[in-house]
Amino acid sequence: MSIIWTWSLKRCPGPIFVEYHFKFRQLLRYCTGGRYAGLTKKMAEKPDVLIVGAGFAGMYAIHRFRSLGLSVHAFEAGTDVGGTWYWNRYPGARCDVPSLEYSFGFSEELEQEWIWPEVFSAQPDILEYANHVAERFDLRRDITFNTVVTEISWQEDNHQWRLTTDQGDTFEAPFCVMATGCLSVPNKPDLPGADTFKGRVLHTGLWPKEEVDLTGLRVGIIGTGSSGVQAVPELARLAGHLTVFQRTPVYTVPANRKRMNETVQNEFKDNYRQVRELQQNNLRGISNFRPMRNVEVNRNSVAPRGEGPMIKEMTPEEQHRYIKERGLESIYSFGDIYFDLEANEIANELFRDTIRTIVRSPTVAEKLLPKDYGLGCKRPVLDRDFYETFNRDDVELVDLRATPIETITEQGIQTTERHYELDVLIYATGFDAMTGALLKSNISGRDGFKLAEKWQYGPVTYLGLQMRGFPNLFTVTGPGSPSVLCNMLVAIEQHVNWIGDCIDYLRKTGTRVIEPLEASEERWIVHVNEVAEGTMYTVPSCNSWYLGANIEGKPRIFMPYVGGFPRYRFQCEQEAASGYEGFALG
Ligand code: N01
Repeated sequence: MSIIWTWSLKRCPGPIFVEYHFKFRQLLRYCTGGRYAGLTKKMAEKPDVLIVGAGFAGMYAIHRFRSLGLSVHAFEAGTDVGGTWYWNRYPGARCDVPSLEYSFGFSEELEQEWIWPEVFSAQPDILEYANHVAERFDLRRDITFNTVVTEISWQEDNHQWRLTTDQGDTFEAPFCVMATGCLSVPNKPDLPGADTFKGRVLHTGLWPKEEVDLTGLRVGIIGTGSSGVQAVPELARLAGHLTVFQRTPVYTVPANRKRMNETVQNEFKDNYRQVRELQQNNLRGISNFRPMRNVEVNRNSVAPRGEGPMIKEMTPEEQHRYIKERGLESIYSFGDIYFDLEANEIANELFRDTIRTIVRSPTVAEKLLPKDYGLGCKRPVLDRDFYETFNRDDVELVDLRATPIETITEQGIQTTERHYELDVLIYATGFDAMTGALLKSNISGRDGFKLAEKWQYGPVTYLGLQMRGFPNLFTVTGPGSPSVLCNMLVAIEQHVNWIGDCIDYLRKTGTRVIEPLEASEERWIVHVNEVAEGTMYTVPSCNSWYLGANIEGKPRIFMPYVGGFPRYRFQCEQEAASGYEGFALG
């Protein structure tokens, strides 16, 4: 392993002094002239693999690749690990996958020692877990924080990827792994007058680390997706007055709020190998493991998604009773609502009927009811008192379909109907999902071919792992893989393991480069589209971020692989077993 130094001279017009600092075991560079005088960079090594991002994907990649004897280095824009859970600190942020399932399975010690306080974890608990993983496996020593990768380019002459950072430094390695996350580039709509607002502006996906005091303030929030729905009840409790600006009503169902039952947690721990096996063979990477010890059997427990009765075979009375006995969340369990539009609409109406019984004002209730798209088109949203919050006197709902925003003003928001005075404006307007972070990294492959050009009509990948023309570049949970439709930690582990094994194979066989064959990419894209067709995800009435529909000008393509995790995993395993037949090796 060699130690290399590269830097951008344009950032330092004077001489550069380099010294080794024994106390910190770091090589320090000092720029002696111009604006950048002072310390500019610490020591770097030339690793085998460069990793972009230190969320769960980047963190596991560091650990896994190290265990294969590879040297690694990761770059992270934040000041610490955690990715999504580092940035999304808004009040109410939580995971919608059970804690015991949303955890790493690669270390039995980690599984046994960690204690989850709640059935569905809150953001601070998941971030604490990420910090624990970073410490336990000593990950931070291979991460440069506070650093944004601004350009990534393939160097054909020496078969290396070159990364340039916003610090003006460049690094090279034969392999590059994009662990940049699926929901990491916040979408902030370009509303007229947005810059004129004199109050505080926040985005749920970039929430500050320090506490935000909203006491007595007039708060406005734009957006009612998963983030908005989770934030609204908490903001209502914290603020003086809350105005919710809603463009599209959402289908949201109550989240499980239980504290963790110790017996259940222990039973999971005793059966974690079985739990992991079940995850590997479940469409969404969820084991649905049901503990049996000392737990009261609930006859009305909620069946997994799509595994309950057919709604069309039930009378209206039976449908209502089903929801009443099991809770609104059981609406997702009906077996026929995902492929049959008629069944879907019956469930939609059942949902609406239920909400009408929760929200006291019939006018507000009608505004909150989705009517032009169906259940199952978007990712299910889980809430804690979302609808009940609109029964509060200090919470107001603005229907932006009826009265759109005209402009943001110095004091608030002007709609076509009236002006809303605000002290704080919160954007809960989502993300440029799945492709946003990859395109933002400004990647160019062989012959300077830009990823943005390759993807101008939508993402083209093989297995969501690699792109032709971009040798030795891998994406973790990239478009075309189950990614966001799967338990992310299960998807991440499978991808990182596959990439690690692939790099290991290349080293052992003396192969320098790998990239997909054109035919493999074409076959995979056709397949990804075929399996999405005929589902509620792609019906014309559906406009979701899965389709890129939330970003103006983004091609409308269903990006994740909906064929299920086991089927996908089988394809990946077949590739490896065949000696990477679907790839060109050189
Ligand atoms: O983003 P979204 P999100 N004017 O895109 C509105 C994960 N997640 O951050 O639908 C007015 O779903 C937009 O309206 P419309 C999870 O995978 C998980 O909430 O475009 N409104 C919509 O209401 C989730 O699916 C959790 O008409 C505008 C909202 O902003 C994903 O992240 C928690 C607008 C955006 O909703 C994204 O969720 C949080 C405009 N110009 C997030 N532009 C868990 O529970 C956008 N909107 C684990």
